[in-house]
Amino acid sequence: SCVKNENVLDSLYYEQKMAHHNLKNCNYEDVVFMPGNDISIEDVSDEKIYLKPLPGGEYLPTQCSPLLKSAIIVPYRDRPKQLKTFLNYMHHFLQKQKLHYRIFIVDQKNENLFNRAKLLNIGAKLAMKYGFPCLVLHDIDLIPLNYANIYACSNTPRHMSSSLDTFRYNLPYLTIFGGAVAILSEQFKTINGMSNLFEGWGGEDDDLYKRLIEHGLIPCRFCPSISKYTMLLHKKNRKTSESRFNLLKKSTQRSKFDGLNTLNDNFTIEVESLFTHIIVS
Ligand code: NGS
Repeated sequence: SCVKNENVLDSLYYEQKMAHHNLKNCNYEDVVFMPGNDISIEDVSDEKIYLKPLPGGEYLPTQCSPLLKSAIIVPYRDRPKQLKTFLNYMHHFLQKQKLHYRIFIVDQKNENLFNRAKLLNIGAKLAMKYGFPCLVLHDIDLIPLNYANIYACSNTPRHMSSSLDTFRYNLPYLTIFGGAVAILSEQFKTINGMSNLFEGWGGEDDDLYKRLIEHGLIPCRFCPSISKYTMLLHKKNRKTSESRFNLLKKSTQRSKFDGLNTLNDNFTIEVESLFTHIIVS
């Protein structure tokens, strides 16, 4: 189901907290209905046009009291150039949206096959411990191009990156739920997070989709003009997950016993100036 442009604000989950230090609550209408809402990566990627966040890449607007609070969680391994572009761009973008946010980079520092979902579980668990009610699970190579694509949770999980240039702005299949998605922490807990078993490329996002459906959490999308993204290009040296199709056959049987409750998370945290670096060994 898609959320119409005029209902974007209604579909969001606001943490109904009272305003801190006597500020007025932030108004998000001007973000969503801002004329000329499209931006291009060239506009922001080379310059630092954002305010310095708190250590660990956390930011709170100072002019108003934010009602939306999100952890941006990014699975990562060895793409320093993309990391730099992503951070410069996203701090600008998220500050424009007047959010309280923090960026977590979950870095797999071992030679094993890349385990995207497990990294996301580790980041999500920490973000929840830090009190974030909303999780944005985000690939490092995706850049949102419309300010109205609010980086906060809707009442139901949302597939955010549904209009991607490398897919010629079409969905490759209807149930795709990868790239960038937003999900309430409570909902992520309900589904026991993601599977820890998908090693190598592919399938873990389809497994997540199945978990949502199993729990009656029907995902939504904003309309394509809002959900526009560009993908940062890089050489693909994908090692696919050979077991992914077999794992997907048993998604629902597995979900209770494979996820947040079976995560053996061995990591250290380094507080960088623009992000929280979670190093997974
Ligand atoms: C599907 C994968 C998904 C992946 C999607 C898009 O085939 O994990 O392609 O990939 N599912 C399986 O392999 C079972 S993309 O074109 O973005 O690289 O997200």
